[in-house]
Amino acid sequence: MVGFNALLVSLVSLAVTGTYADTVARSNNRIPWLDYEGIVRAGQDALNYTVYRRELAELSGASGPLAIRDELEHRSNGVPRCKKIRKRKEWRQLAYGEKRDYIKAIKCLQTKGDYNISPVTDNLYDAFTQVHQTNWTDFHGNSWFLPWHRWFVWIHAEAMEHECGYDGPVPYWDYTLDYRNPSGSPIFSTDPVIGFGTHGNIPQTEIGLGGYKVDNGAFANLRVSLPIPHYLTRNFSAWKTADPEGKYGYQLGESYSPAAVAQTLAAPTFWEFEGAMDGFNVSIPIDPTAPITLADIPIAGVHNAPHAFNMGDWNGPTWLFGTQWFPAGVVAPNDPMFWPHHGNVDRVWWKWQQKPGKQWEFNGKKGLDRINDALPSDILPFYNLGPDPVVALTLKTENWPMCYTYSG
Ligand SMILES: [Cu+2]
Repeated sequence: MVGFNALLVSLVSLAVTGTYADTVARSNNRIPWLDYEGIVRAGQDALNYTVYRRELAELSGASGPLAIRDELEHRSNGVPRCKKIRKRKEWRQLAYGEKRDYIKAIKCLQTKGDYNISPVTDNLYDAFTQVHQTNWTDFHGNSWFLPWHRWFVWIHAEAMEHECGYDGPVPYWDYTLDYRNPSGSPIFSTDPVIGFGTHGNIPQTEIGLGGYKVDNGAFANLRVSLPIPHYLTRNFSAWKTADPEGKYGYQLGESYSPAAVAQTLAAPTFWEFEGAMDGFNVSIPIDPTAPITLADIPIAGVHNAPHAFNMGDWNGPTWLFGTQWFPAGVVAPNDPMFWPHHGNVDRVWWKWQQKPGKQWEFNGKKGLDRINDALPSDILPFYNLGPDPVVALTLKTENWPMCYTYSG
């Protein structure tokens, strides 16, 4: 058994190689409301911690003595602390004024400069879409998916606060409440102040595989810029093409029903959880006796199905299949529904992490081919949308810098 101090020294030297700090230093812009140096320090600290736990587990054949874990969790290393932990809320729990201000702040991002994030446009709204579509197969359909999108949603919330003054609760859409009639959810209200709107009535064929212009709600006639300027487009009947026999329920609702979420949460490893969330058949079926494995086709899964019931911007790559814009454009963040949807994806992961021993678990594969192992020390690419975080830093939402939690 290696001594505690020797182990600590070897782990610290392993983590603080300078590579990560160099990567962050190379970014050619600075977003003033992000603490780049603090994020580097916190990343190294989180990395030391997760690597340390793994080594300890290998040495002891267990998850490590609790006392040591607690000591590490409270180690500071000059890492900033959360001033408070914010609670994210389901859309329906927001007060009228909070919904109004949240929607206003989303639109406000179209009026703010993008710190040279995008070479194509110059506003923060588009910058998020730009970053999301850059080398997108690196962080979809593999182990980077959940940590990458967690960080992405968090940065978006920071932008809404620091650029546009929204400091209310960050909402998620709990679609298990609506799985029998998703597009009938109150979040799609046509209210011009607090509604995300429906799919509209005016056929839209500017780009992609068509759909309808969103012509009602607070985002009526919204113009978005990527891959080329067009009206925000949706089509809530597109799921029929993907699921003609209604195997996955109305608007694919059975893929994100309470039962489907419960089944997903039963995944024994991060990699299997990722496969079930992301809709990729990368794992053995969680219940081999089940007649249908919800994780076995891309339209299924807690993450994929809400994208897939709707054709249009929010759909992502499928909308652009066979058009001149595929595969460069994965423009789902064009639709503001992206944020409450991914808030819920993040929440389901958070729930899984609350299970014993799961807080720091990260494993599986990375890349389009899913061959190489994914590691807590992997650096997630954000293409100048702030400093690139190490995966380890994204694993606990209550730690600095994210400082948020969910009520359940
Ligand atoms: Cu995505």
